[in-house]
Amino acid sequence: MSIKVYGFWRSIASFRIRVALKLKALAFEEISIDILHGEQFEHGYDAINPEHVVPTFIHDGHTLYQSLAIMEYLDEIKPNPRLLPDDVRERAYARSLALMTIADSHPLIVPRVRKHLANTFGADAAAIEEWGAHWTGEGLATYERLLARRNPAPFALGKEAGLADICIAGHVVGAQYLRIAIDAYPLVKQLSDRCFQLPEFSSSHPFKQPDYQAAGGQH
Ligand SMILES: N[C@@H](CCC(=O)N[C@@H](CS)C(=O)NCC(=O)O)C(=O)O
Repeated sequence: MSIKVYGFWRSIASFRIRVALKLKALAFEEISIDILHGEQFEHGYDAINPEHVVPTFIHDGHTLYQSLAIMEYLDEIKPNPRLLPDDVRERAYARSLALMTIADSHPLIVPRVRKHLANTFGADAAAIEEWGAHWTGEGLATYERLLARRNPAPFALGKEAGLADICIAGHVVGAQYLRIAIDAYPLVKQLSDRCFQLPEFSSSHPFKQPDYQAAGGQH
């Protein structure tokens, strides 16, 4: 089986795929596309991903996009360990938690949105930082309220880390970029600390990636 991922160290969606592949113990090659310097529009990447985003996932020549679809695909081709619960309601709840960042918060802070805020609306660096902190904070607050209703035991849906945990941990990485005080969200912090104690999460962290090191460790 051959798995290739076009990703980038800073990409939270690429982080999700990295963790999912490692939890599944599936070997993969990651090819770096520097989305901060416009490589998503160059070097033939246009032919690989017409949306000009990472990640792109290629399994035995078959191309997939969108981290949620990719994680669900991985669960189907290699069902154990499960990323999504067996129970139908639990499975839908795991997707609900995942989509709060994948669909609602994260899309608001990606490079193309930041660029549009600057180029079309004249937002300066401080305004863009405030925009990112606002939407990331909204996501953190939502997760904190949800984890208070249903305490992690010890992970979001039970004993093993799965889809929801990957997405919440990725959201916390986004908060780290913006230096948001995570202590204000204690349940989210505890859950993410628990995740990053696992090697599959810690070795997937953006700051551990070779392209981050090669870029001189700046974020
Ligand atoms: N919803 C997509 C996210 C895709 C996306 O926006 N990726 C970002 C990096 S996390 C990107 O490549 N952005 C390039 C840009 O905004 O120009 C997923 O979950 O895979």
